[in-house]
Amino acid sequence: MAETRSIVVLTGAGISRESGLHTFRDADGIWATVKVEEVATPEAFARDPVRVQEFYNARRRGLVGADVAPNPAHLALAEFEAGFAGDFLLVTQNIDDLHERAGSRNMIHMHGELLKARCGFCGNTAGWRNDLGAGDVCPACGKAGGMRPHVVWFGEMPFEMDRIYAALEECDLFVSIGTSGNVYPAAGFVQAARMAGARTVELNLEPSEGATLFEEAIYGPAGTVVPDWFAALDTG
Ligand code: BV8
Repeated sequence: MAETRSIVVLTGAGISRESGLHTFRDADGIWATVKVEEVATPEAFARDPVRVQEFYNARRRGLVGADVAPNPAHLALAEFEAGFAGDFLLVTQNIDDLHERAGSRNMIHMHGELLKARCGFCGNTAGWRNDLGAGDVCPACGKAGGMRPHVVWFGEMPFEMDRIYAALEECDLFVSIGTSGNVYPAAGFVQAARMAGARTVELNLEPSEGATLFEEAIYGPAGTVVPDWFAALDTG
């Protein structure tokens, strides 16, 4: 096995499932009770901002609740990164802060962060752990009425795409964890990694939409599969 010098890891909602956070497309997932078009698009926010703010307020309250914490999968990624001498980039589709709380360092929240709010007037983002509403004032510009969740909705451009594609072009190992491979551009990252000649691995509860694109796959709960797989990874 050639030496592994550059790793990109992509995570999705499945890695946070054992921390008590719901996924999107599982039977008990978020999209089973509410429609994307009603709460996760700019049009929905323009049409019914209170509905959209409440959708994220409820998730934010859940996330800051005492019983939600990083699970062994988050911890294993942070521990591996700390001990890995090469380049390591964690790209998460998740808007929770469990990777940070586990100690991950070099990471990108490509779909934004639930614990941040962004001002529509000045563009400033601020940490935000309470409910968000129309009356809230931007800490930077002082204007009220423009604060929204700092989250990427459908039809909006994910963050730091240039940096992500640059890392994918350089990587020799791409590991996808806990994502169904339904949402683009994230679902296309495995193709970019293959083009770069990287080894591609899927660690998921069950085969994703893109399962056939991965050279290797191990299926099972992330809290067990991820620590075991990274503990056994020989980086040469
Ligand atoms: C873009 C943040 C272009 C919000 C999210 C028509 C109109 C507009 C756009 C489109 C369109 N048609 C297609 C598109 C593109 C669209 C898209 O891909 N749609 C899909 C549905 C077809 N994408 C976009 O719109 C993206 N933007 O394309 O912009 C553009 C170009 C130029 C200029 C401007 C714009 C933006 C997409 C981001 C949307 N925001 N989230 C929020 O969180 O509320 S997406 C949402 O889905 C989450 O981020 C989530 O992370 C992401 C992906 O879902 P998963 O993480 O994979 O979760 P899922 O439930 O699906 O799967 C969980 C998996 O875990 C399962 O496989 C399960 O088996 C596994 N699992 C469960 N338990 C465990 C487990 N695994 C391990 N262990 C366990 N215990």
